[in-house]
Amino acid sequence: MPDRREELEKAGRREIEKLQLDRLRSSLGRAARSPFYRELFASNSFRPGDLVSLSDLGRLPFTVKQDLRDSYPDRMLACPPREVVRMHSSSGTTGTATVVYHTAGDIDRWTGLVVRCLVMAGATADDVFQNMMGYGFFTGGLGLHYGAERLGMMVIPAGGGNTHRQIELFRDFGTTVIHVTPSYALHVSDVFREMGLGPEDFKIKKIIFGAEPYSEGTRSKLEEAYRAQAFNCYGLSEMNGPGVAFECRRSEGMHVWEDSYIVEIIDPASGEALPAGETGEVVFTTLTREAMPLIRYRTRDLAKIYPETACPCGRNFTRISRITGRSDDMLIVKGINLFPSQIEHVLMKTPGVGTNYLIVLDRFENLDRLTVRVEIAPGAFHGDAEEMRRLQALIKHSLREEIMVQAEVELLEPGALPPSQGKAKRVLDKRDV
Ligand code: DLL
Repeated sequence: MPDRREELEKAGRREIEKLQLDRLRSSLGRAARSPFYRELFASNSFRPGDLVSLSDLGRLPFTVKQDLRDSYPDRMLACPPREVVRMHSSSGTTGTATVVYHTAGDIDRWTGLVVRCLVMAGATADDVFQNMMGYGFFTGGLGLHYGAERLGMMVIPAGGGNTHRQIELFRDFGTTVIHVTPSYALHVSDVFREMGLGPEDFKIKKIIFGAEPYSEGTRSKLEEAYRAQAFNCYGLSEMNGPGVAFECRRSEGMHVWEDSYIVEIIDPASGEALPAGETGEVVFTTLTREAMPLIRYRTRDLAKIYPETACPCGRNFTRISRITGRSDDMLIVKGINLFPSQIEHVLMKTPGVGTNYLIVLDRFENLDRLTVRVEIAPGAFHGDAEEMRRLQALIKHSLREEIMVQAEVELLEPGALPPSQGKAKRVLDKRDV
């Protein structure tokens, strides 16, 4: 199997799967060095040497977020502590913190994957890269940073927030590529418009979006606002961070770097494997991680695999769709399952709607009530209340068609909702309080 990036990217399916099997064997062997997997393998009477084909992986149980929490701080560590060079941690907003460890080799390989993503987007050493994601424990900052440096771009480690400064940096240093969450990108575009600026004042050509779900409508809105091509970048701290899957220039799904991860799609309720084309929960197994291999890790993210593996871009790495939501952020309103992304889809394709919104759930007379609070676009109000009532009615109608639930719609002035500076909080569920 070739090692060089260009050759690897052209690898055929047989080559990719052969490499996966070899790497899976060693990855399972390494995992068995951690107390967590040693016990898990023993309780399933599984020895890494028993693995004959890739499908044997299905004999092993899933690893879930709770396992990481229960293993805090180091029961999943699979190498001597002195070999660890970095840790990332999730803050634990939904429970105990989780930790992910990396050896120098892990960081080196992760950086290599990020380079591949950036090359796939057409970035080169001539680009100026403004990294508008938070640095620190969050992997969006450091993850892209090192890949961009290795590619030779000039990196501006701006981090999140400080919007006026971000816009100044665009202009002063001729930023050509930005890395930003979609929700923050929307806010930044509102601010530069308020400042009387537009895409013609910047040199931004490519935007790398990730870290949160967003709709096709948001993407079009942002591509227009920045007059730049958007690339979807997917990842999670447990799998390193950004750079697990990334869009090629055809914008038809994200290629998963299958020399480093095995991807499965399962039915979130039964855990059974789903065929290509069906939406389910994404499950990953790491193939090259030394400090902390993870086997069949349930991400809770929902997506589907594209049945067609050969992409016109020349790569044969499996493509997954955009993440349509999380199996755990699914909302059940009046018994109907829906995802915030469906609401966003309706809002972002409606002319006159601004960039920020909040979904509020509460109970009224013992019934679920769904209220969508949404800002109108700057300049959309011309002093005509009737026009606003029509916009409100249009949103209500479109929402009903999309989600089959009656929603209240509140129109707000631009800037009325708190802006996102990183991952946006889009749902306020007051029903359990
Ligand atoms: O968000 C890693 C990342 C940083 C990815 C920057 C891309 C760009 P976590 O903080 O561990 O890691 O959060 C991971 O964020 O399970 C998804 O639910 C969501 N997510 C990440 N990328 C996307 C995306 C980083 N492109 C969680 N589309 C994941 C939709 C995404 N959701």
